Amino acid sequence: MQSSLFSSLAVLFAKRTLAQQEKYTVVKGMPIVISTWDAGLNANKGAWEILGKGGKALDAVEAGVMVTEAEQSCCVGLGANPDRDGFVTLDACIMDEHFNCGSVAFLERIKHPISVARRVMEKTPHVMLVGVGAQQFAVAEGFPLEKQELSEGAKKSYEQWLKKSEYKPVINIENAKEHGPFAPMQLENGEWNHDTIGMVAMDADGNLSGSCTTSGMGFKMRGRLGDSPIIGAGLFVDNEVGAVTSTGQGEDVIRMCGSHTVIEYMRQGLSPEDACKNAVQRIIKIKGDKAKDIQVAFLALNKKGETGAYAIHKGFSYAIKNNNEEKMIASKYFME
Ligand code: SD4
Repeated sequence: MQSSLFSSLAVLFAKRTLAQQEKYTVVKGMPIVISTWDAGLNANKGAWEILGKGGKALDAVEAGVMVTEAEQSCCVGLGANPDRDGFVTLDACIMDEHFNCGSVAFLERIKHPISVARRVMEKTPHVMLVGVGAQQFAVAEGFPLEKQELSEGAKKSYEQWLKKSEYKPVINIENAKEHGPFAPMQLENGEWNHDTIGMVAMDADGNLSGSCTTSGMGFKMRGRLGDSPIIGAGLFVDNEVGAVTSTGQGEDVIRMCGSHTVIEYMRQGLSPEDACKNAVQRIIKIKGDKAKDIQVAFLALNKKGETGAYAIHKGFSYAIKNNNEEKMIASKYFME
């Protein structure tokens, strides 16, 4: 009885695998990487060091966003904007082609949260570590504990912010030259203009992986997490279908499982752009009038190597790199 059950299951799986192979063509030898905002251009170069040599997508998406984590920016890494109590807290996650995933959140004083997330994935039985525990794990793994201090740029913007202490996220702050009265100004050396970064890639073997790393919303409440470290919200990879990441107001991505939702639309046959558009429309339906005050954007790559994005507001852009091109693409959007 039991053995006949097992053999029927085996037949079922064999049929399913065949059907999947037909549906999801594996594209080999055409590596591609895409990532959010202007900082994606540099990050993609980091990823390409690996992808261009036939390396794995997982290694590429880690190396790629490490470039951004090491740069001075408003929104990624230890130089970024603090929370409202004046501390920089970092969120990151990573996912590979086998549904392996790792995440850290509310992590302080560690320069490369994405690499800690990868260690969580590879060396622990867990998916997510937060706060002091995540930091403890990072230190035990040999990551240096950096000084608890704000970068010059973040110090200035925090002092400016304290004058009014209003939590008022600025739409498209990631690419803005001027960040408005409640948000940081660009650094004098011009290196301010970077962003929260989500990256998804396909390697020469046709396998997908993704990464996402951020300091989250500037001047957020202490302990606040956004979508970026949450698998299924800020990032999701299904190697049969595609890889998706998101940026913008994390709370509104979390409440509709954003990146996972985009994957499911692609599974139903939608193009990456249409899948992102459907997910954005769902947020707009949920938020109603309030959608005009928030920015959310999704960025997707499917198993054929096709890419697409969609945002609530104008102003989101993404960087692409493959064998033929390296450029920024302006995302389609719902409203000006
Ligand atoms: C968050 N989604 O913490 C992040 C912020 C972001 O570009 O993506 N900014 O909610």
